[in-house]
Amino acid sequence: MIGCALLFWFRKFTVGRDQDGTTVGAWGPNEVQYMLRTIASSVAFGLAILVAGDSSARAQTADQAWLHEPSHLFLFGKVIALGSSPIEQSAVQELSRSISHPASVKGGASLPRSWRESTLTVIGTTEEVHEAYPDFPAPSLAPGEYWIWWNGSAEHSVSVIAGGDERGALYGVFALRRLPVSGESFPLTNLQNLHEVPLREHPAMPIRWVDQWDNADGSIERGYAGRSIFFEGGKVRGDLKPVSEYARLLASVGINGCNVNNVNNAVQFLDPEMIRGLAKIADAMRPWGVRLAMSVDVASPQKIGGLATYDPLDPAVKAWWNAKVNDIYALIPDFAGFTVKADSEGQPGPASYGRTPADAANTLAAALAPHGGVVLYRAFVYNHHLDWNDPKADRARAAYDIFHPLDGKFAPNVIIQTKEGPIDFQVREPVSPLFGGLTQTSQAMEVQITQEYTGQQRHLVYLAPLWKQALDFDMRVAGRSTPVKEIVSGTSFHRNLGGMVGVSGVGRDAWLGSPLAMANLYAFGRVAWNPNLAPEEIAREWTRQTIGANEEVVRTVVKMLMQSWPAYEDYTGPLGLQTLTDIAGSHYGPGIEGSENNGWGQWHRADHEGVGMDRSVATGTGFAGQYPLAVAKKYESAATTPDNLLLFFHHVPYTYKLHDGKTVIQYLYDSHYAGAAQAAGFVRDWETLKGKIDTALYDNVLPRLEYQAGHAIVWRDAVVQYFLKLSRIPDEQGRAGHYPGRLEAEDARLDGYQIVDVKPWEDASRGKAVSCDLKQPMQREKQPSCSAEWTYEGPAGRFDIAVQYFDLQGGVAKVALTVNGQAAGMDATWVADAMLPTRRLHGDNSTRHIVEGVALKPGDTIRIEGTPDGSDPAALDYIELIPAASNRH
Ligand code: GCW
Repeated sequence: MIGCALLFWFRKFTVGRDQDGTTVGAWGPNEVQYMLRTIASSVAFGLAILVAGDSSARAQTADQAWLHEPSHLFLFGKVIALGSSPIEQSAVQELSRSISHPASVKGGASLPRSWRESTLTVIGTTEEVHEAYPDFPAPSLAPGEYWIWWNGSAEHSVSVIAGGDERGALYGVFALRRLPVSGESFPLTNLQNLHEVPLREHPAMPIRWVDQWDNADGSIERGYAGRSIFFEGGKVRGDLKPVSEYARLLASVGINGCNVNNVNNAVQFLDPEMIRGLAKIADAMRPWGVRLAMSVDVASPQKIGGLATYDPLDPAVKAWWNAKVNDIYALIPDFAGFTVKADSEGQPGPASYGRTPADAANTLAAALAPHGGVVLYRAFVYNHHLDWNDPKADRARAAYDIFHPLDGKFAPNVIIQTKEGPIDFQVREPVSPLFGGLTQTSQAMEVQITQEYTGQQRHLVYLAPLWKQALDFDMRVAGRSTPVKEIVSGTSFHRNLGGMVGVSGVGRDAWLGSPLAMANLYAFGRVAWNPNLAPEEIAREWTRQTIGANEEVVRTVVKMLMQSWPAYEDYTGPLGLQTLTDIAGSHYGPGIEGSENNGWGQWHRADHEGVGMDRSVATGTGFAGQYPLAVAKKYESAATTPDNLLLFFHHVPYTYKLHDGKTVIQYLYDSHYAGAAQAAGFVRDWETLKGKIDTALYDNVLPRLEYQAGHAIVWRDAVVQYFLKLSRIPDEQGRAGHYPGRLEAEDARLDGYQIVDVKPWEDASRGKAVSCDLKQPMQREKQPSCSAEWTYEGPAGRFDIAVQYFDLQGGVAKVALTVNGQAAGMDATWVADAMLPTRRLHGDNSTRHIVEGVALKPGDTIRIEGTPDGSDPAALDYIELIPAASNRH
């Protein structure tokens, strides 16, 4: 929208000159034409396609994400900072990047020198602007807020980028960078000019942090993009360049804090040597206005401090924390604060001394307060040894049960950080009721950017719509409108702290590993800055800056992004079942049984008659009653619970009818087929972009989407066959349990292959696979491979042959498909070298390879030869013959 303002701004500028009818200063008609040409091509018709490139291969820079060189900022002429802070220097550097490269703009070489000389842009805080230009109407601004104003004439103009603080000025520069790509919808009424209508925006909430779950050894908990950019071998890394690039990326979307280490395994981060290292990280991020925070282990006074206790109320413990915090501030004067996970999943906590989270949080808060630091105390506290047989046990209740009674007892610099749902980053959950249960406490919403339960970056899942529905949810506290976004931003209950925290998990592999996953990092910052932005608009902004500004490209990518979360929900866990994955394992592939009969409490309680967890007050766990009245009432009854949360709140028979009359079981079948079909559609969508976007990016993303389409089928079949077996109710459309064209490996003539049971059974077709487990070296020498053979008995035709196999870590097995002894096509031999989770056969690593256009006639011998390698036994589930025409894109 601001793009139009710029266009107008420029138009006014040139129109003013036209009115003179003469050449003004060093400006001649050629320059005018040049500028108009440039503006026309870069703003009105969109920028030439800007492309991400193959970010995985090069050094790690912010440009590989969305920060490409913008091509319009030369309009700002010479850029100076009014103050001397490093943040203002970054702002100058950021704006100057493109100004110093006018040649990168088409025709830019002819940019008149005088333009630069007569045009000045000043960057500073509002106070600095007042001092330098007492006549300029710079308003007083809030922290982080920016104000962009233009003054002058063609010969002499000054643009002002003022901030409520240095960060605000920097955010103003990044807002300008977004201009040409945030095009269309600047309201007409605002189309005056920046002189009369300056650009002005402030962040909705003060806490806009990312959390990294990086370990000192360089691994990242729930990270899917390589090793840590911060740590390696127990120390802070020597090369912190990626850290400053990361901070630049974060600043560009308004993020102002980064908690660098895992909430688990935090104790060694308080070691003096480590604190010195952390100070270097803080130095690297400071110029971008990103403050460093760290996770701490509340047992540190005992574990590393030599005290006999870590009781938060013990004076020696308090003194220990005070001294430790002083040490930190001596090296990191703008240290942001601590994040705490305590009494949760094995982490020590105040409960060991009969103390409350408030006791622990306040001890830390007291140490931090004199320095301006805060405590982000996580509400993710629950008992992970729940009794599955107890119908009243419910993990979802824990946060509210523990924290609601403590409302009002937390120090002012404590913020309760609550995951957006009451369980754990599932594909769909209701909003945590705790947001409505703390009216006298500052709160932050924690979301995951790293896709732990949502496809681990191997699946395209754009998460902004998920966050947005949580933020928009009206909690109706005390019967009035209290959307969660207003609660966490502090406005509903007049808190001066609060915000959003995104668990980001970036690593050394192109930040998030997958190029399209970067939309989530971008969107997190934008949503935290302004939770009223529409996810679709954010997707459009990101796509234009990252992939290309061509309308068709933008439309296609935005469509894919917007469809991706609903599709993933459809093929993993619809109707509020949550992600039906093995919750005690990798949290990746299907594992429906794995979600039951354990202490972790992510249960769906499916039996022969029905499915879902009764969380009503009347007959269930009572969780629904934790919401304010109006919401509690809605969730209490199945009839008024939205379908997409039905099974989260209620246990219903499979034949229960949803609002549109469809039965629950039929919906389960239908949604899984629809979701998998949608995933296949993403491949076709992407294929339409061939030749329209950067080739390396195209080639990088295509196999990821093909993999996703195959894995969506693994999901579909696992969930569908599980519920078919349990409910014994057939699919009205006859798909469940019937797989036309599928030839099971266990039915083949096997040579060397052994039939094995896959666990859980639902992860393989009919629960069985064949494995070429040639353990002994002698045996391998004699027989290096195994084979499975089928005789084709259908009508002659052309088929795409999908080979469903298990690609295990620990070896690169080979697979070959032949027909009558001949290779079945160009890509009929391949290697199983994907890095999929876990080392045993199941849905995490079941994957497919499609050999296209194979001619078959009755009597042909189809043969798979699998050559195991290391601990990968070249295991095979089935092959499927898909008539080529029906599978053509
Ligand atoms: O979702 C779970 C993850 C854990 C994580 C925990 C938490 C850092 O599986 O890996 O631990 O949540 O949020 O504390």
